[in-house]
Amino acid sequence: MRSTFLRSFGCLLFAGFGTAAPSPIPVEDVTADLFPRVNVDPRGELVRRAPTCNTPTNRACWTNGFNINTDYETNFPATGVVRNYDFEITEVDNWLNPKEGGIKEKAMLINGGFPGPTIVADWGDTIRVTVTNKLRTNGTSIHWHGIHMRNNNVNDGANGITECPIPPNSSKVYTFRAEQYGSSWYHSHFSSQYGNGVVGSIQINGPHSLPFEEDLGVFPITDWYYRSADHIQHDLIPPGTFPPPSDNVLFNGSHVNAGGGGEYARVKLKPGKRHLLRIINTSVDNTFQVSLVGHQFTVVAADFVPVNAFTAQSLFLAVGQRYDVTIDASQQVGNYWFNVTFSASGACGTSRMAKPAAIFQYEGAPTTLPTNPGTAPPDHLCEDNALLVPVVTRTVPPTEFSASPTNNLPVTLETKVWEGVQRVYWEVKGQDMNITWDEPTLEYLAKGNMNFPQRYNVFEVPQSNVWSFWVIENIGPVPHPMHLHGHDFLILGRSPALANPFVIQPRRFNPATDTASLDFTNPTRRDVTMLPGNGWLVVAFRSDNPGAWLFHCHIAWHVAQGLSVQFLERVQDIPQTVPLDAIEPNCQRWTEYYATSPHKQFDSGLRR
Ligand SMILES: *[C@@H]1O[C@H](CO)[C@@H](O)[C@H](O)[C@H]1NC(C)=O
Ligand SMILES: *[C@@H]1O[C@H](CO)[C@@H](O)[C@H](O)[C@H]1NC(C)=O
Ligand SMILES: *[C@@H]1O[C@H](CO)[C@@H](O)[C@H](O)[C@H]1NC(C)=O
Ligand SMILES: *[C@@H]1O[C@H](CO)[C@@H](O)[C@H](O)[C@H]1NC(C)=O
Ligand SMILES: *[C@@H]1O[C@H](CO)[C@@H](O)[C@H](O)[C@H]1NC(C)=O
Ligand SMILES: *[C@@H]1O[C@H](CO)[C@@H](O)[C@H](O)[C@H]1NC(C)=O
Ligand SMILES: [Cu+2]
Repeated sequence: MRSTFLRSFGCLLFAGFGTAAPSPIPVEDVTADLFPRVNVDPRGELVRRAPTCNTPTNRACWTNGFNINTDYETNFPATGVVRNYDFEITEVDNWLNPKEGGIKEKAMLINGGFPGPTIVADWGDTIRVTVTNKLRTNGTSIHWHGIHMRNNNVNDGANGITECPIPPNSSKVYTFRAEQYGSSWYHSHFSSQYGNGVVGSIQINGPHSLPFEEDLGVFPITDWYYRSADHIQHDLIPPGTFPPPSDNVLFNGSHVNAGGGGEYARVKLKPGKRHLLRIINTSVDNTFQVSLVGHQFTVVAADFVPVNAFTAQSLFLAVGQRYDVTIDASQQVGNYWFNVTFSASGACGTSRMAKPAAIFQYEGAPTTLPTNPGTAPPDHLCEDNALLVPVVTRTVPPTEFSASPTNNLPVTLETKVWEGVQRVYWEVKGQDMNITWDEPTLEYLAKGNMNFPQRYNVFEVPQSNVWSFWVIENIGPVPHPMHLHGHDFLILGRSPALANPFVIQPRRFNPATDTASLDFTNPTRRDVTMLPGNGWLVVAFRSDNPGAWLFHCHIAWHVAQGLSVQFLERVQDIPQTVPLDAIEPNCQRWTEYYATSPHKQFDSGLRR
C-alpha cells in the first residue's frame, strides 16, 4: 500500500510544477514593425494574411492590440480572411496505407488520405468547409472539436443535436470563426464513424507563452484497429464484453506493424533550435503517455488554452486532448525514440503493439534507428494534469458553488434488453442518450417544441452569464475522458488517482468534506478532462453561449452506448443567435434518404 501511495504522490509532483504565478506574460508590443505575410490556400488562391509582430524572439505578440494576454472569449482579430476547404468522404474496403503497412477492413477517408487535410488558419480568420458525403450508406456530420462556435451552435456538427446527418451524395457547408488559437482536430460525430478514419487536425496560428524558432506543426497520435469501427461496436453489445486492445498506434498517420512492415514517422529537428510541436490525441479509446528519449517537453498550451510554461519528462493525453509543447534540440545530433506507453492497470486503453514509437531525427543524422531505448516514464494512472495555470485567468466566487441533486450526474453501466437482445448501456443519471437523427434538438426548437423525449438527456441552463456547476460521479472503475462542446470548462476538482480503480467502492462527492479541496482561483481550464475510475469530477462553465451543447465521454464506444447529456443553454436566446431554419433543407434530404437506407441506427447515434 505504502509504495502505491508513494507512486501516486511522485506522479502528482511530477505532473505539477505548478509554481508559476498567474501574472500577465510580458509582451514587447512592436506594432510599428508589423510584417506582412501571404500564403497559398488549398484551392491555390493567394491569401493575404494580417501583418504580425510574432517573431522567434517575441511569440507573445500577435498583431495590433492582440497578444497572449488577450481574452479570446470576448475579443479576437477581424482579419477578413476566409479559408476554404473541400472535403470529400469516401469508403474504401481493405485499405492498405498506414504507411503501406496495415490493412484496415474498412476505411472512410477524407480526400482519399489519413489523417484528413490539416485545416490551417490564423486567429480571427473565417473557416469554411464544404463536406461532401460519398459514403455508400452512412450519413455523416463533422464536429470541429474545441471551437467555441459562439452564437453559432448550428455549425457544431453534432448530428441529432444541431443538425440532421448529411446523407450520401449530398453536401453541407460549415462556416465558423477561428475565435481561439492553438491546436485541435475535427472528426465525424456519426456513430463510430471517426474510428474508420474521418478525422484530421486543426492548426490556428496565434501567440504563444514562450519564444521558439521552428513550428513543426501538428502531430496527431491515434489508436488504430484493423477491423472496422462498425464491427467492433457490434461486438460490444453483449454484457461482459470489453473493448479490444488497439492493433497499433499511428503517429501522424504512420506505423510499423507487428511484421515490421510500414515505416516510423520521422520528425526532423534542427540542432540547437527550439521547436514547437502540437501533440493531438485523436484516439477512439486509448489514453497514452508520451515521452521523447533524452529530451523534455515544455508545455505552453493545453487544448486551446495557453498556459504558463512548465517542463515535464512525459505527458498523459486522454482522447481529444492536445498539448502544444516546445522541444529544445540540445542533445547530440542523432535519432531519438518518441514513445507511447500505457497505464499498467489497463483501465485507460491498451494496444497489441507493446511499444509504439516514432523517431525524432536531428538534421545531419543518418536515417537509422535510435540506439538508446530510454526508460519508461512513471505511470500517470489515467489521470490528466490538473495543475495547469492558464495565462488569461478566471476566478469563480466559491460562494456560488453548491452541490445538489440538480447538478449531480452519476455515470453507471447498465444492461437491458433491446430488440430481444441483452445489451450494455452507459447511463447518465439513469438514462442512456438515444437521439433520433432526423429530429435534432435545434429542429424541436425551430418548431417551438420543448417536449424533448427523456432519452435526449436534456439539462437546461436557463440563466445568462452565470457559472454553471456540475458534479460528475463515476459509479464504476473505468475512467472516462469527458468533453464539453461550446465551452472550456474550469476543472474545480476531482478525486485523487488510484493505482487500481478496480478494487474499491465508488467514492461519491461529499459536499461537507470535499468542497474544501476545490480550486476556484484560476484552475485548469480546457475542453477534455478525465473522470477518475470510481471517483468524481467537478466542473464549471459560464453560460455565455446559447445553444444545445453535448457533454459526453470521448471514448467512441462509450458515447455510442449512451454516455452523454446535452446542456440546453439559454433556450430563450437561441432563436436570436442561430438561424434555426438553416437546418431544414438538409433534414429533408436526410429523411428521404433514411427511408431507403439498408442500415438503421443501433446505437445512441453519436460518438465523439
Ligand atoms: C455505416 O456503414 C458501415 C460500413 O459500410 C455499415 O456497416 C453500417 O451499418 C452503416 N451504418 C449506418 C447507420 O448506415
Ligand atoms: C450516389 O451517386 C452514385 C453515382 O451517381 C450512385 O452510384 C449511388 O448509388 C448514389 N448513392 C446513393 C445512396 O444514392
Ligand atoms: C506530418 O505529416 C505531414 C504530411 O506528411 C507533414 O507535412 C508534417 O510535417 C508531419 N508533421 C510532423 C510534426 O512531422
Ligand atoms: C489518447 O486518449 C486515449 C483515451 O483517453 C488514451 O487511451 C491514449 O493513451 C491517449 N493517447 C495519447 C498519445 O496520449
Ligand atoms: C521506445 O520505442 C522503441 C521502439 O519500439 C523501443 O525499442 C523502446 O524500448 C521504447 N522505449 C520506451 C521507454 O518505451
Ligand atoms: C431509441 O429511440 C428510438 C425512438 O424512440 C426507439 O425506437 C429505440 O428503441 C431506442 N433505442 C434504444 C436502444 O432504446
Ligand atoms: Cu467513457
